[in-house]
Amino acid sequence: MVFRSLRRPLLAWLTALALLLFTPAPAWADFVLPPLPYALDALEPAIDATTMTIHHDRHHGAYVANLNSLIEANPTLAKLSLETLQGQISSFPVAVRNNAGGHWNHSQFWAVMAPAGEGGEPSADLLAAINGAFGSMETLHSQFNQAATGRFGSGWAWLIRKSDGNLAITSTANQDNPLMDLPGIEPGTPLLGLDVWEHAYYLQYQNRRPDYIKAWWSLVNWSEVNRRYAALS
Ligand code: MN3
Repeated sequence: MVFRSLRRPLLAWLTALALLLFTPAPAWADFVLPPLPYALDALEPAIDATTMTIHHDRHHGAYVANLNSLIEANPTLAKLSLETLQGQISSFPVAVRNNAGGHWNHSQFWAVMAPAGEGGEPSADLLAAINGAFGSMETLHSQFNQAATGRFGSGWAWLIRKSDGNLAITSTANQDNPLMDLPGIEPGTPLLGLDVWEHAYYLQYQNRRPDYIKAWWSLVNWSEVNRRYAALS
């Protein structure tokens, strides 16, 4: 009698366990927050560990979580790579644009930084392209700084390679980027992108965005910029 009364709940319990163990992960958990390629305090003193923690774990983490929550309502998202998605962003709602942009932009941002002294130098090929486009590295710096300080409100400054092969400096608002198929954006492939949202620097620099930008140059991972440039030529 005891066994008979237990059989049903036991079967139900085993079925539930089997479902839990053998159901594949939900298709909408597709986008993943990449780990930082260095320790949280590795970019000090230019960027402090607290800023890095909040910026990576919470801000970037939120873009990824939000983007994943949008897959159910926008199922084509599950079939696109993050990079391909940028080039088709005009056909998606603005929430996808903001969060997919946030995810792509920050993913590239962590990679173009390295602890000071470890980022290497521009390759001969890249340097030749920089000199061809801007005349000198100093002019690249000043034009990039101008784009970064001049971006009103939140956004990004970029060094891009345009489809004609020339380099250019541009900036985008909010979480837009040069890969997006949107009016008002100068199209190109980002080689180097700098986050000038206040969340990127405010704890340490408050309103002194130019000081943050100046310190950030010491972190540029030229090895990664070289790699991106070489992959396009
Ligand atoms: Mn940011």
